[in-house]
Amino acid sequence: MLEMIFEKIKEYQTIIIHRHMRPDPDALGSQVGLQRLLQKRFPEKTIKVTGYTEPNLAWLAQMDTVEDVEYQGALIIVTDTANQARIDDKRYNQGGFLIKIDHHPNDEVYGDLSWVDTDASSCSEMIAHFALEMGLEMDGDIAYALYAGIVGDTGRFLYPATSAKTFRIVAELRQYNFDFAGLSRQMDSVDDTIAKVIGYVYNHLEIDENGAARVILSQSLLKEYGISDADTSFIVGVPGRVNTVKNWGVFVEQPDGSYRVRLRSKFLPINEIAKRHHGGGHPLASGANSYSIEENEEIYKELQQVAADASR
Ligand SMILES: [Mn+2]
Repeated sequence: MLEMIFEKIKEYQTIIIHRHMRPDPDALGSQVGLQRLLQKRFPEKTIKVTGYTEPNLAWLAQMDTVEDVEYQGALIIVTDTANQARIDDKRYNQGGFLIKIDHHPNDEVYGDLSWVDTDASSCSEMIAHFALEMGLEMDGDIAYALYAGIVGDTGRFLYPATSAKTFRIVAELRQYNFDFAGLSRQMDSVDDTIAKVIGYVYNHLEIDENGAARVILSQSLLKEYGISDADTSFIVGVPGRVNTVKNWGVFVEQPDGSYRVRLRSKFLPINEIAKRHHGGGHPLASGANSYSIEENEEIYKELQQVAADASR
């Protein structure tokens, strides 16, 4: 599979790399990490990245301007994106050939070629593996992007998807010259408004007797603290630091009154809950959407059931 992908890369003069909407460090790290690897190996090719530039992550990646005409006959690679609906920049299907590279459960197969490794901690780990296997030369900027992606998706090597292979790859990346301490500090930092919301989350977390937890962030609260929905990604892991919590939901009210529900679990899968409520994702880290207070309650009840099963 890696060879087939590499052959396609060699074949095309223009390569445009996409990733998912509301990007996280892994989406951006895998996207620009792959871009920089290919630019270094193929300086004569045009290799661009596209999508919304997330201001919170501008320190990690800047997107390029891609004209419609550039899609003609181009190779399109989508990283870190399980389904087409979540691909940022809808022009992804206007190229000559489409490749999916991802580590989420392969619920939706798309692309002319797809490489999905659900054992990988992150898509950035897959890109680093690809580079090592194909003998692509790296440098500090490439290692920086891929390391950021791996740290992001593993919660700095906290989550169970962190494998021996993850550490072998990280050891390779660490050899290159980049601001390792600065990056680690950057990824561990929150700004002062987020810190206050984290305080709110600890203060208002509801935890049942089996360790199912929830917190609701209303629109008025987001406005009061001056944060956006995207900012709430920084607080999704917070409830997991409480030792009695087994699984949890962070319910973020949207301007239209619906809720984006971020679901997490320490042990038992919760992605089936996400699938039942207009979402999906990894077994222990999923996202759902709820369209009423009643549905919020249903989701929490289902989380409680999972926590009860884990307690038996
Ligand atoms: Mn990822």
